[in-house]
Amino acid sequence: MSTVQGRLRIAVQKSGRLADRSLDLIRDAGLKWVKGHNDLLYRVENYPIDLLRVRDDDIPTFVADGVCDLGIVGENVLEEGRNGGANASVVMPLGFGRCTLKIATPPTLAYDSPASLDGLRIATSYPKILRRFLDERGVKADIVVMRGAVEVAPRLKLAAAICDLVSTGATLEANGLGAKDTVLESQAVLIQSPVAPEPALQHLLDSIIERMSGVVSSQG
Ligand code: PRT
Ligand code: ZN
Repeated sequence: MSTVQGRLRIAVQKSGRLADRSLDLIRDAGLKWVKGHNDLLYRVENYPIDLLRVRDDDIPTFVADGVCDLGIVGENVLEEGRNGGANASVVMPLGFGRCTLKIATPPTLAYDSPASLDGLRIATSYPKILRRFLDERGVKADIVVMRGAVEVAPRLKLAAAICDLVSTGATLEANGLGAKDTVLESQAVLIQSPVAPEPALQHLLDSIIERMSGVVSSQG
């Protein structure tokens, strides 16, 4: 049973690329709240629901552990956060926050396929996803984990290539890097906890998911 008594919790990114669209979706699904003093928690007025506003990286764990019943997060973050334990399940893709995790290389590196990375160092914020991609292709490469500014790694000779999220491609271009193979296509997804809410809240949970689904399909 959920650790929170009497109210459902939805985890959303506090600030960043997914924050506004996540709240728009929840509002369009019929939930109303006023921004109070509490920056971490928005209390929904017309249902027993709270919105927990956190770093996106924390959302998969909160939902997997049942601290939150639902969450909105990028597939890239969900995949990277997967572990051996109980995981959050994807209810549906939401159609925003689209980006692609790509291998990108400087022009000085001859790249034909992932095999070209054999024996090289690759910088990324997504070591688990990248490792799986390389392993599936039998490529042996070193992975250097960088939490940000991955695109500068080749210039600083920290790595021969990078694996980073791309949306417009402007960041790669500004750093003289070319996009190569796709490692993961990503968008924001609604995720649900493997931990059931208390029975009195199950119907509300189902109906919130149904309404969000209606909003998403009406947006085509
Ligand atoms: O503070 P918090 O941890 O919550 O936020 P964050 O800084 O980790 O994430 P944030 O807000 O930057 O992104 C949240 C989610 O948005 C990501 O996990 C992705 O699912 C999605 N998303 C969509 C993106 C991008 N597009 C994107 N372009 N996340 C990051 N980028 C970065 C990319 O890493 C690169 O630095 O933007 C740059 C490339 O953009 P272009 O347009 O130049 O190609
Ligand atoms: Zn983050």
